[in-house]
Amino acid sequence: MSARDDTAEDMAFAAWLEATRQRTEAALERHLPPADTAPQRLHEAMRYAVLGGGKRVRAALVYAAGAACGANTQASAAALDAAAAAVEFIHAYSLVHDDLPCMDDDVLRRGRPTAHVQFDEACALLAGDALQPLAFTCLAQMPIAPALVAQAVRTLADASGSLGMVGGQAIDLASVGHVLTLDELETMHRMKTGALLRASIALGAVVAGASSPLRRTLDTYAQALGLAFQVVDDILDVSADSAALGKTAGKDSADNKPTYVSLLGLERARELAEVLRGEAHGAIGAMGDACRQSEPLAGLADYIVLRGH
Ligand code: GRG
Repeated sequence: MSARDDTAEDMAFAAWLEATRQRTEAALERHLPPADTAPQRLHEAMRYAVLGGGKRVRAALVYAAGAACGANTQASAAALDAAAAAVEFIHAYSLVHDDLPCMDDDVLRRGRPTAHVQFDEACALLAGDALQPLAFTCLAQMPIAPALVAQAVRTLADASGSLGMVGGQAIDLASVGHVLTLDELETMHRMKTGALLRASIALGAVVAGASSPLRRTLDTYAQALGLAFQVVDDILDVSADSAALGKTAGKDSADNKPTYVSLLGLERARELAEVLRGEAHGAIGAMGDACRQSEPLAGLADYIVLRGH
């Protein structure tokens, strides 16, 4: 599959992505406590961690999955906003904690000092702590059927916990300096990064009350995309500079961390990302007429993989 041409389709996707980004920023602002609410320093740190940067890919996946599954009522729009804010809150907390000296010990994130550098370690830790329950407050407020709210809460909790993102982070920390097999690397990334991306897509489907077959096919798309995201992140770690990434480039190899590039080499890692992009497109095709709007899902698969080219 070749890179997308600069066609009307690409321009429509770029406009959708930008509108979605703005919608996400507004939802995040609505769901965050104001900076002048006590305890002010904690709220300032939470807002610093969440606002002012980020591609908002996870929020975009919530909206794209919702649109694919036909979520088009006013109530489902409000629920999608809440779910989009929830996944970005979990993501922001994970970045704040990941950057702490006891973990990755990084000083640059989204082109700015990391939260513990800008505030202090205890404040950054608490800001991350507070963002986690805030995500579930958002989900609990969704104006949809209570059974769907419960499904959404379970989906995000499972993806964030010890069998998902936190478990993946634990494996990651334990694997520094060790040689991992490709299977072990994949398991780690499916948990650490893939689980939240996958949950973002599942949440859009839950809000829409999508059928089980549609959810399963969307999950095939989500799994390919989740892995592709990490493969591309590894490629960018060696091929882009810190200014372009907004975080410290080359950190994985400097920290002696196993990556797709260290295991496969750059070319084969790029080929793998392409294979996964093809799988994601295949899943969209398999949804057939059940998919009410496929362009955002297709555009996001291309956006995620082609940024590594
Ligand atoms: C500390 C519990 C805990 C978990 C941390 C996801 C994670 C687990 C750490 C992030 C470390 C990292 C840089 C992983 C690589 C993939 C990734 C999540 C990149 C950052 O996501 P983007 O590119 O970031 O979507 P933006 O800034 O655009 O939101």
